[in-house]
Amino acid sequence: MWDLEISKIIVEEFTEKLKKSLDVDVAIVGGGPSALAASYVLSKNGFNVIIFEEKNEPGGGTWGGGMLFNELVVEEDVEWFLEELDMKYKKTKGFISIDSVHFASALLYNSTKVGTKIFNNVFVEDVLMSKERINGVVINWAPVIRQRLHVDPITVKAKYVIDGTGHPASVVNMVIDRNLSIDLPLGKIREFPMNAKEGEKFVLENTKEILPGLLVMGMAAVSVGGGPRMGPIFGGMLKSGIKIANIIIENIDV
Ligand code: 48F
Repeated sequence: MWDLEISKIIVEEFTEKLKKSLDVDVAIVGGGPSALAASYVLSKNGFNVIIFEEKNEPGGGTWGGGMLFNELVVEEDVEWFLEELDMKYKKTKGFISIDSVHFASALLYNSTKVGTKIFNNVFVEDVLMSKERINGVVINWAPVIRQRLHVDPITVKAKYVIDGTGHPASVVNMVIDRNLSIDLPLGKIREFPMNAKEGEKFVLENTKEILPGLLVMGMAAVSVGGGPRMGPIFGGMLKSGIKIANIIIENIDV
């Protein structure tokens, strides 16, 4: 009976995938452009990488371009990365313009093709931590959280956790909310007004490990560092993801 076989395949294959994802090298929270760039580089280098994305569609702020004009802009110095991912784009006025749906799909396709496992509809609600370091995340189904169901989460162990949650820097905020006496090198998490040029520089400078085992990238790094937002220019997000991947590659063996 086809119907039963289909159900069995889905349940068995998903269970297998989840089991392999309970103890990983890198857990990325949020599936935006920085996460997809980081996961692509890490997976390509042999790391076991998972992304948890609370929405049905990973891709974060990429799909809608600027104000739903589904075109976005990157700087020319990331052309090599677009080429590596086999994207189609146009050079114009000293920038590169790309169809945002194509950009999002190419990032998703290439990241998953090299081995990243993306769990969509999964919300990261907490971190696992020992005295010394952050060593995993606590997850639940996003609809469970949205419906406020009283259902306990499960845990995932990771050598590194990356906050790729964008503007809210949710993971860093979870650590702060725990109110533990850990020494976070932070002020108040906030963003300053739009300034594309400064923002693109700032995101890269603030992409780093902020606690042992916890790294920030993308807009989360801007919020944590306290810098300007930059709107629909995405080169900095790609570079931030690539930078964080290289920090991890230099630090651990797989
Ligand atoms: O915001 P987002 O696209 O992250 P990013 O990589 O890129 C920022 C740009 O899109 C844009 C910009 C660039 O010029 O200004 O804003 O920094 O994607 C973040 C993703 O994280 C998910 C959220 O749904 C979004 O898709 N997310 C946030 N909190 C959680 C989460 C959570 N606790 N658990 C799972 N997913």
